[in-house]
Amino acid sequence: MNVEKILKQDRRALARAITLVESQNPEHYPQAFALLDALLPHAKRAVRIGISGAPGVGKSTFIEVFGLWLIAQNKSLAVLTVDPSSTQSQGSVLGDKTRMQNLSADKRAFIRPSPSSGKLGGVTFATREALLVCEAAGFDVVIIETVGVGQSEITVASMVDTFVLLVQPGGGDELQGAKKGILELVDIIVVNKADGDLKKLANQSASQYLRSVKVPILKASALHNQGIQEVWQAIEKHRDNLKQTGAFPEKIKQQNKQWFLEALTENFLKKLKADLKNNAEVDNYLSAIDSCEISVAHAAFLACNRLGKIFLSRGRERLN
Ligand SMILES: Nc1nc2c(ncn2[C@@H]2O[C@H](COP(=O)(O)OP(=O)(O)OP(=O)(O)O)[C@@H](O)[C@H]2O)c(=O)[nH]1
Ligand SMILES: [Mg+2]
Repeated sequence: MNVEKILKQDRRALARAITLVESQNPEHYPQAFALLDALLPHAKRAVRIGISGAPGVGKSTFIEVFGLWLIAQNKSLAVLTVDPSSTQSQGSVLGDKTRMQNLSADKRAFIRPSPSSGKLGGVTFATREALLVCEAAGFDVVIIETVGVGQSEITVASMVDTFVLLVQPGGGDELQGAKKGILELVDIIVVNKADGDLKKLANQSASQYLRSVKVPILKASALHNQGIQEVWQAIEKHRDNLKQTGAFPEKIKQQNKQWFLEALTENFLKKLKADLKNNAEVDNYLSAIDSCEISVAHAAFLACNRLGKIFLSRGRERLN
């Protein structure tokens, strides 16, 4: 892997680097870890923005005009789009790239669709590694786009500075329906499509939201390129506030902790699953279950305690 090229934001090198760090193939791990460690000293925290919203709310359209506006302000930009449907269709991400045609044609923007690895909501835990690659490359702003489906929003919120939710005019029910936990993660709400026939409805929705949530509510039209600068200003204000109150370092610390614990759990599970395949102990429990000597719940509880100890002692041997 050519670190120099990555640092120079070479598109091909970036794409290859992200593919490597996202790889689930253990044979790629040594190379991927070496790359991440080599990039780490170069990584400077970008302005990290999460953008979420229901399908069709206008995320891609918004990110395109927002991205072009940022570029006009002399800021370089990386967009990591996470498309949950890409595991099935393998190609829908291309549709998104064409939707962000002007942005992807611009040399100062790098757009990277990430496969979702079949996780609900599509955010792989490797999205954070992709983010690290982008930060080492020195992008000023990194946007992570995700479709609003619960878990993915929580994961994206846990890696960005500012989490922006796009909603439709008249989407009050949508907001009410949104799980309370997710609303708590939202820093800014943008009522998109505030144009034409929908303008009045957008105004109504915005004032309705103002009464029910505490975060800034903005109106925008991605299609007509309106209200875009205001969104950036709200993001800057949110970040300034994080910095002034001293909450920013704490946020980063918490995010690192969550990242590490998730990655650790993921590693454990992978190892465990491999260990449980063709395991004689497991087979013993299974025959006891088949002959109705023990309930599945009870067997799983006992097996967990017993196998846990065995695996741990084996792990210790390996370490020594
Ligand atoms: N009137 C109006 N239409 C918009 C606006 N923004 C997006 N649209 C339209 O809404 C539709 C969906 O836009 P996308 O940008 O693809 O929405 P998305 O949220 O990325 O959708 P998914 O990727 O499918 O989740 C398209 O037909 C857009 O032209 C807007 O500000 N005003
Ligand atoms: Mg989209």
